[in-house]
Amino acid sequence: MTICLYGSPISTFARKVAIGLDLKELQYDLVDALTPDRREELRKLNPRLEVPVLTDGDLVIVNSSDILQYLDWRYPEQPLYPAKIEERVLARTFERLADQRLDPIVVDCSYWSWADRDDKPPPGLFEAGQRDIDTVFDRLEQMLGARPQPWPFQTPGVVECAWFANLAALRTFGLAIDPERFPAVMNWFKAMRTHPVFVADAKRTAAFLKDLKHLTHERKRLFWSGDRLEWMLSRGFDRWFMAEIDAGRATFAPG
Ligand SMILES: N[C@@H](CCC(=O)N[C@@H](CS)C(=O)NCC(=O)O)C(=O)O
Repeated sequence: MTICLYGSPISTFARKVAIGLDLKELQYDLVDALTPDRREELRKLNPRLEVPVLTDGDLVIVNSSDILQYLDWRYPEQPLYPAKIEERVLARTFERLADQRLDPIVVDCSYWSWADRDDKPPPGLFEAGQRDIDTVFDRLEQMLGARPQPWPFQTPGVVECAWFANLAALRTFGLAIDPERFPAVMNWFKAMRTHPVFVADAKRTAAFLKDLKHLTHERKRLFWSGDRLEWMLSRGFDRWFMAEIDAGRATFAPG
């Protein structure tokens, strides 16, 4: 059976799944499904027009956490989740912290790096982003400090899949990790940066983003959903966001 990942190098959640497939050493085809020519194909697989989507023969699996879970059910070799149930519950907590708290901040702040816009970010956006990221890292530092080092669950798995893309993107997008305040986070991130699977992901992404002009991806009308929207609205940038809608620069999932 052929596995195909409908992803995109510009999607943190698609990179999360690609890293999972690579850690499990599974063979798969990789399709960039966020280009205009793939839009109708993607719509058939996921009416929300979001990546990642994984197809495995006739099966279609949507949503990064569901996909990683599926991969362990279907291909139990080189598991991404820990064996003990208590550990799995904790690994999911680490995963959610990345998916729901870190990702929205990094992605919302990234729009002034890669999107096609010539305005400045709303005043205070990056300060709010860095402050909230530091709160996330306070929690992560504490969680990592109580676990084996450098891999909190002995080997890289779902937790590293969830954290790597956003940790690696921070600096490029004008955000930072304070190494003195968060030594366990830094130590863990360093271990990822020397692991071949994560090195390969970083290389793929860097090569892709080298020349933004060649991209056919939508870079004017930005796609908003879930936690990314919540972070923007809840941090006082609601008026900025309404102006984005009025200017036709915001788009939402159709289905
Ligand atoms: N909860 C979903 C979130 C997926 C998601 O937000 N995907 C974004 C890219 S990271 C997307 O496809 N956006 C559509 C677009 O940018 O056109 C998951 O974990 O897979």
